[in-house]
Amino acid sequence: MAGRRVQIIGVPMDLGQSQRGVDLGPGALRYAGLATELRRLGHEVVDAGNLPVPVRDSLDPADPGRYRKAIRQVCDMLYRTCLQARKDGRMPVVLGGDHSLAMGSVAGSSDAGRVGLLWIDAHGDFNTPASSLSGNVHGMPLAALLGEGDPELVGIGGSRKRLRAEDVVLLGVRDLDPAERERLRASGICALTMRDIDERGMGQVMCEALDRLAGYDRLHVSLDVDAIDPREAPGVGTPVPGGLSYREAQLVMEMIADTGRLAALDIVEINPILDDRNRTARLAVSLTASLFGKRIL
Ligand code: NNH
Ligand code: MN
Ligand code: MN
Ligand code: MN
Repeated sequence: MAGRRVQIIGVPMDLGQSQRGVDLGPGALRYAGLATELRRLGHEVVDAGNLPVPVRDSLDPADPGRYRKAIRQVCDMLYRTCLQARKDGRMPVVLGGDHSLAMGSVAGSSDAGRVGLLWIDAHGDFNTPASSLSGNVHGMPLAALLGEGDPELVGIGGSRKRLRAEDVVLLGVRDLDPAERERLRASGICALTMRDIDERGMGQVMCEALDRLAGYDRLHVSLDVDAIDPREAPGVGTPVPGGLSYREAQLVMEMIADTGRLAALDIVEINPILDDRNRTARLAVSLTASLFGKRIL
């Protein structure tokens, strides 16, 4: 997949969750050499800088809507930015920020026609305000993209339902809230959990994931870095033990790269304040290199 044109879009948004610091993710990924690495692989990279995101401290901390209005505005802006990138012939690579931004980026991908979504995450992000225990919007974006939950979030980028259950594969799941779990089971979404990976191995599980998405010319990869085991990726706000190993995560990326159908990427939930000398961002850059065609041999 040499010679892609890529547009980096930073979204320093920490409004969707409680742990502070995830707004520093775009800088951490840039300092870890994301653009340099992509250029080394032969891609043309434009960095569009960061979207203007309200600083959390400038908003009302008692907001009963949990910053939903502001998140909506940022996601609408990201949606338009991703559309424009594609018009310019560029693949959006969106640097978070928390995972609520995917409501904008995936909406942008789905506007250009059918898209298969691979959601790599320890969590389901399939809560609605009614099912969520925390109220945090970063636990809700996948539900919103399927048309469920707060109308403010469902309506991002226009009011139509973005995705169907069959367009989505979840990978790396190991932590669901009780009501979220029931919702996910009822949804018909293909969720490949850590147990599936333990039992059948990552190579086999990725074959299954890509089989499910075989009918899509374009794949949107939404990488929540907390999918990876916290021993490898400590710089995340909601670490969950028992995640993807370094090699399992690389294999995921290598196998997606082999399809040649990558259309957009989100890299979200890196929290540099909790990290160990930017190690998590460096891992994310290395995974991105594999996704963009870096091969061992
Ligand atoms: N399920 C929890 C919630 O909704 C945690 C979500 N945290 C994430 N999601 N990092 O990817 O609050
Ligand atoms: Mn997530
Ligand atoms: Mn997560
Ligand atoms: Mn919860």
